[in-house]
Amino acid sequence: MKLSIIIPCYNEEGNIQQCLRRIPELGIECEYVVVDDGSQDQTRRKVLEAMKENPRVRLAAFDRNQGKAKAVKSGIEQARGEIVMILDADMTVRPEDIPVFLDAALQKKNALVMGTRFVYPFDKKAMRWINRISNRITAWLFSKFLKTKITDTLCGTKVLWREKALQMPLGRDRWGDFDFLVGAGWLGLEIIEVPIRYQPRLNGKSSMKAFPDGFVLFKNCLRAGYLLNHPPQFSPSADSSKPQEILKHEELFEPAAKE
Ligand SMILES: Nc1nc2c(ncn2[C@@H]2O[C@H](COP(=O)(O)OP(=O)(O)OP(=O)(O)O)[C@@H](O)[C@H]2O)c(=O)[nH]1
Ligand SMILES: [Mg+2]
Repeated sequence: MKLSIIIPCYNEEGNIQQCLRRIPELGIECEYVVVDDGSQDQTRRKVLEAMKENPRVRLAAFDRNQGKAKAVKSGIEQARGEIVMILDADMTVRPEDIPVFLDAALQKKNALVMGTRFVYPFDKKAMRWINRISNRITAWLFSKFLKTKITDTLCGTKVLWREKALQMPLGRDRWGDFDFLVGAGWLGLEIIEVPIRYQPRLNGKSSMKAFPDGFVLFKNCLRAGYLLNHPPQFSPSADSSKPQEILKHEELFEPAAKE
């Protein structure tokens, strides 16, 4: 059994190395697939440095920004584990909390395991008030759409079996969180929420702006409700966008001697 931890990154030079270092030993084979999405800072160099230290780290790199959902999709395609986890690089969900998510996914193959930030109290600095309100509204709407109570729709941390993840209709929405919920609804996956203690971002800034992203999110939320009520004849998305390179530790630093 192997776990692939997919870490989408956009301008995370101040976070990515610490994030990778903080992932605990999980007692199963593990790889970390970082998807750098045309970052304009030193993210890619930081990942290449991390690869020298840790052979578990792999890098998929887009030269031009594709959006988080497409980055996650390509990470899932590149993953070699039976179970995949999406982890934000900003450590707002602590990498130390990964084992709880993994345990839940190991017990149920037919489930989407998601973090929820709204069970435990958290530092007000961790989330703007406008985001708190919109998170409450989208959670309420999705609970209606899915006919099951969920308390959070936008927590980045998710775990599921790769065979299910490959069927998620990722890329309709820039961020992908709603796409996972639509896919879970279509596939009849149980949604298991894991309460986490949400942390303020350590370095860098969120790529999400209250305006106009809030409006786009709201529109996407309503579209997700429509899609959940109108499931297609299901077939995995045929989008063929692929990262331009995926570099393995061995290829970069221990090239095979050629005659
Ligand atoms: N690959 C890729 N990753 C992205 C992109 N936008 C954001 N991310 C990553 O997705 C994770 C979450 O992004 P944030 O910018 O923190 O946004 P958020 O967590 O949705 O919103 P906040 O609640 O405001 O933090 C981080 O690891 C980002 O680096 C993107 O366009 N491409
Ligand atoms: Mg964040």
